[in-house]
Amino acid sequence: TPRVFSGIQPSGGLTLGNYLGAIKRFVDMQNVGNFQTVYCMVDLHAITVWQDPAKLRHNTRELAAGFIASGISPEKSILINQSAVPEHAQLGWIFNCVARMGWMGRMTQFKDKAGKNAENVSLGLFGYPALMAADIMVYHATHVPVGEDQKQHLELTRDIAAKFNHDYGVDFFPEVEPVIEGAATRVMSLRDGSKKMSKSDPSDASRINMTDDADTIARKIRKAKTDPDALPSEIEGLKDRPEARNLVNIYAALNEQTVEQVLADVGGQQFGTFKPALAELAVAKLSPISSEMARLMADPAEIDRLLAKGALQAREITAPILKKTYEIVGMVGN
Ligand code: AQP
Repeated sequence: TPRVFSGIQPSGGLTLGNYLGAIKRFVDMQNVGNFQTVYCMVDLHAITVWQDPAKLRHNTRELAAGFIASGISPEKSILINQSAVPEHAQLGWIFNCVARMGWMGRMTQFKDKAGKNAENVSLGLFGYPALMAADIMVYHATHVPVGEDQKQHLELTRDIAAKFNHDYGVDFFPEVEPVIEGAATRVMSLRDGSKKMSKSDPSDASRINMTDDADTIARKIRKAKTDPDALPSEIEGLKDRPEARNLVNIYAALNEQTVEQVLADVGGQQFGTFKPALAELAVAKLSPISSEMARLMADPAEIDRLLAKGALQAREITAPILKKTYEIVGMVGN
């Protein structure tokens, strides 16, 4: 069975971008039934920028609750926290020795996050995509559902796997495919249609958090930046209207429709009509998830128990792959 792997950083609360671009797709791939699915809270990635330990613990459990409340079943999928499966970091080290500095320096996410301060960011932030490659390859996963922003990191994953195979003369690590599908592969900020919706944006009004209550969701959508024109009935009419396009994409993804289908229904409407309909839809889809998250968070010990069980299942896959990697590289005594 082909294997799917993907992860999300517990670096803050979940956003609608993470939900539509990633988690909802994870659930779909779990439920089609032709994959073994492994989903991960990537805490080792989160600490590439400073995380308060108490918040990291809280965010990791809350993310696990978000996965489960969204439909990831610990019976159907392997659900883990990255640090609990040590083979991720162990293969990560080997991949640090395979990846080239020049490759890493070209990663646009690194350039964005480091900004002008590249001398002062952690070494981990620079090396993070090599650990991400290891996260995937330590399962020999071939399919990775992600948002648009991760495409470059997946190309790097292919390069690292191919260089390992080439350097050691083996055909050991498989080629990986990014799975970037659906109407919301890049959900934009509600305040600025040229910026990605992000957990770490200083403006809370820029994003919908999965834990926002109904009034907050409605208010953020009402205040979302838009242009004064009515909605078009054809997709071409969204060209050069990033904010309008973003709201329509969100509607389509939440309602499991294509953008064309949505426009056929709402074309001609003003935002004064469309925004309340979008808010109602968002509340209807998200509030069952947030109340289930709150229920799960009332029993953190149960979440920890599920993660410990997931780690045991995961290590049945990762331990033999790491052992074989060590043999290929020439390490003894393992
Ligand atoms: N705005 C988005 N639209 C669609 N997909 C998105 N993803 C993130 N933002 C959007 C997808 O969510 C998955 C997990 O992302 P991550 O937590 O590893 O980190 P990120 O991409 O850096 O997300 P954030 O929210 O922007 O976090 P911070 O602010 O901490 O950097 C990935 O599949 C990503 O594509």
